[in-house]
Amino acid sequence: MNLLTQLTSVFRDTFQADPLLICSPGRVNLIGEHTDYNNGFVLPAAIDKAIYLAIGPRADKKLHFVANDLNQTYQGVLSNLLPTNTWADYLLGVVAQFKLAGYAIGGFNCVFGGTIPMGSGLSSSAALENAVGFALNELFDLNLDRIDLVRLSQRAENDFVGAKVGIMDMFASMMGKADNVIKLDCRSLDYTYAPLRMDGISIVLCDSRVKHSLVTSEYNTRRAECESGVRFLQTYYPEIESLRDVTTTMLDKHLRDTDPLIYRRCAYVVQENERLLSGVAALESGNVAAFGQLMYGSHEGLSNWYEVSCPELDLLVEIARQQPGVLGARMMGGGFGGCTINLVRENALDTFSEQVTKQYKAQTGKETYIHICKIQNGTNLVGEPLPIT
Ligand code: GAF
Repeated sequence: MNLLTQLTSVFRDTFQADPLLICSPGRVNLIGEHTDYNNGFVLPAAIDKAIYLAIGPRADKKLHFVANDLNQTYQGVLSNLLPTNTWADYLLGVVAQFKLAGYAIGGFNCVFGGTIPMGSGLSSSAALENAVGFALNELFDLNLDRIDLVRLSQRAENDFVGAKVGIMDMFASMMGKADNVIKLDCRSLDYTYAPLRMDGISIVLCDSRVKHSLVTSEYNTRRAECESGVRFLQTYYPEIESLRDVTTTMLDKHLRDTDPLIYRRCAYVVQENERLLSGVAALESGNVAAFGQLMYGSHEGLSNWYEVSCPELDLLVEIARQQPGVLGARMMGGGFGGCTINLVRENALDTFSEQVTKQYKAQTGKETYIHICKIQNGTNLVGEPLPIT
């Protein structure tokens, strides 16, 4: 039984009604890491790994959720939304934000599951938040636009779940367009779609299958380090608001010798923004090889200057770099585990998979999981519920 059919069937059996079905994808980011919360640019896209949600309204004010993959349930009421420190917070957080914003919503039932491997850094939480927001908008005829929904998802994650993430993940999942990357200005939220012109080249993810416990605390520390760099520089340049407004010259003049650690963090972000802009130009002119070199530069900065990589991710990039037909590779997302993103020539894919799998296992004892990505549309309704087979 395929996943949608299964979710529909669980929904019908549990709630004796037909659900609305939502598909909400995970994301990749080609370049521009840890730039979103510094008001910089990112270059993400929605992928063919998604959260699927079957949902329907209730006549009362109750909430009944089923996490199908985990075989767990949550039951509560709209009037009492408190964090549970479980998966339910991704749904409750969105509900809480809708209520806080004054949108009239009632109780609802939902069943969800997905194909995004958990802890792989492909944004399953943003995908789930978007799925819930999208569904509430439909169920209760709220007429919100997609950007409103993106902001509600981010606030759910920041204020209810307690992760101070930027806007990239929910934006990519909600706004994705098949075969296009999104060039997003995280300050203004201006965005453009750029068709992926990479004939004969695939986007390949290699999952390290590790998630180090540092991930949330170090993420918040990096944010704080960037903010402290900005505060220091504001004493010289009162007009700057974020690292987006800072140049390498400004950093070298005032920060390099004053605080070398903060300098390294800020320099990485400033350079990553520049890499992104050069990368967009390279892709526009069809120079994928130049883009690939920028990806290696991004990884080096993330590993040595921003210090958010880990031995497993460094190893995956190193192995990839030695394979024929690989144009670029780097760690992706917040870091400390999850996936690397690689650009690999189609005629080299088999050797790439074989070698990465073999060498990673030999050096770490761990299995990697390799996925060749397709770039898909963002969060949306899935046609009619499928017949139960
Ligand atoms: C995580 C966060 F959720 C994003 O907002 C972004 O900061 C990313 O790490 C790093 O680029 O995915």
